[in-house]
Amino acid sequence: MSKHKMLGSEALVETLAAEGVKNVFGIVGSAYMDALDLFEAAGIRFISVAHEQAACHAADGLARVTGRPQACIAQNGPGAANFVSAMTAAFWAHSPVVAITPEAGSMGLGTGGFQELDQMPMFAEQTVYQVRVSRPERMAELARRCFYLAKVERGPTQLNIPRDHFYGVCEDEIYPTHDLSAGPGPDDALERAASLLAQAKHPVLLAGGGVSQGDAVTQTVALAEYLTAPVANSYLHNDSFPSRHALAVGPIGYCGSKAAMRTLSQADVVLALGCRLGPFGTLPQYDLDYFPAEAKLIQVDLDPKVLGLSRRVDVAVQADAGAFATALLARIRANNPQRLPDAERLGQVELERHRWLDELQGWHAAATTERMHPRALLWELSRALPDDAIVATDIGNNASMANAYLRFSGPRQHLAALSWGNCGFAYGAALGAKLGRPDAPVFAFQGDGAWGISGLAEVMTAVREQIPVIAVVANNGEWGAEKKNQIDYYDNRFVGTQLPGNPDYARLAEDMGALGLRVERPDQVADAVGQAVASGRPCVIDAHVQGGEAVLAEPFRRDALQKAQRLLPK
Ligand SMILES: Cc1ncc(C[n+]2csc(CCOP(=O)(O)OP(=O)(O)O)c2C)c(N)n1
Ligand SMILES: [Mg+2]
Repeated sequence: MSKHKMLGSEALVETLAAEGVKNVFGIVGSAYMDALDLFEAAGIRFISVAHEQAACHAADGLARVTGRPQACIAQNGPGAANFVSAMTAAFWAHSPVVAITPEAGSMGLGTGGFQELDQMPMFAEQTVYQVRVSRPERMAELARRCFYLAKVERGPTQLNIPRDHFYGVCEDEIYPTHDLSAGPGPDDALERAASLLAQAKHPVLLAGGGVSQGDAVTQTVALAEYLTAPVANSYLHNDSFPSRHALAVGPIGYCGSKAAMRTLSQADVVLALGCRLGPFGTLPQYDLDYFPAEAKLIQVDLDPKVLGLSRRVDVAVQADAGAFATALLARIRANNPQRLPDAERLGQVELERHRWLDELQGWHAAATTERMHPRALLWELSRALPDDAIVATDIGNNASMANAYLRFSGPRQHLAALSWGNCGFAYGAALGAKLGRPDAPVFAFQGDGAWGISGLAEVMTAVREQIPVIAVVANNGEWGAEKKNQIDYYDNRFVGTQLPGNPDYARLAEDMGALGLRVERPDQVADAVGQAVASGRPCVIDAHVQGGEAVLAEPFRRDALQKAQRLLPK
């Protein structure tokens, strides 16, 4: 396309189309109505949500399942402000979300007009790039820049547009951004990593989000098999290695797999692949201080800023996880082409896997609770989920317990709130994921509290926009994760943690035009999941589970809480 006269609105929408954007999430607002009016002609679907938080989570979910940058848009001021938390979730997930935030007109900026606030500072810390379109002539250029940097810097960007610039005329050319790919890292780092791993007696791979987001699972499997190295998933990335593989030991981190933690604790060399070794995700869990202090640590990540950030590492490599794994395997193989699978090691892994599964099953099998044990729900759910299911998980006690149960066969199937840890992540993310993968069953797993923050109201979105996601609400009548803190640290003084009088979510769902199912016993779970998937409709499974001390998992922030101490008489 050569240069043409066009409006700012046209420059923006043509750039979105050139970047392959097919869906934009948001709530309508006058500030960008001129651009919105062009969406349909450009082949872009506008997905109208109930709250902008869900729009931003949906763009994030869509970006995570497609690996492509995605966009959300909001009215200036309060609309844009509603993106803030969801943008931060995308930031910690390295998810390329482009938030388009129209703002007050350029002639009125700073005069205290309607819906006016400098809305760039509120995104300053959780974007990899932000820009104010200073003139309509720069609309296409700066929009393109936002897409390019979201891709190459792997994170959210903000395109902030004074609303009058949508109407300005410019002469410009539209063209798409380049896709870049990173290499395997420098030779000397590969050589040091190869020699450490070749000599290791108990090598362990820790597969992070970079393996899933970098589509590097196949390469990681090949490397693990050649080394007979067990593979753990990093915290909340249960999709970074196929769970059925004989070398899979499951996820480390809060409420994760003891098999993974025990195995990792015995490693002499750890390869953290596509992994930032986040401090929360590597804390001691259960009673296991499992991260091996003496092991040699090789860390590989695309982002050089995270290398060696939380731990001292022996080899730090800025590289693409898949390219690194392939080049590393070639080196190890060249040095030792006859290496055989280590049957003894495989046997140990098998033993650990069984030991852990038995323990896990025992936790609910032996329990007698009035309502369904949440772990029985999770046990059944994980067995009923189709192999290609995508699951968005929230934050809460039930959502965290799910870490021990959710198993995936391939990458881009587990979408989690990760270390931003915001309640209300899952449903919005699932909406976006379903648009990217209409062929796959998409689930959102949330507690009843989080469901109230962002979930329930978005069922209206799912129905209106015909996006058949399946919500599973762990309905325990409490903000369980926080209640657990009051049980353990505040002598059962419950303040703000009870959720009495929850409505009938299944009936409510039906009223909203979705399929509503209620599950009260473990033997109903598989049926409900089957029915939900077969219906092809948005569905809410209201799962009534036990709450309280009898079932809640250990506190989230055992690392940071203290027993209540009072110095004053009242
Ligand atoms: C937006 C937000 N607000 C508050 C919190 C603090 N918080 C962490 S877990 C939790 C309880 C979640 O309750 P629920 O969704 O019902 O799940 P449950 O723990 O009962 O399984 C809360 C309030 C948070 N993480 N995010
Ligand atoms: Mg709850």
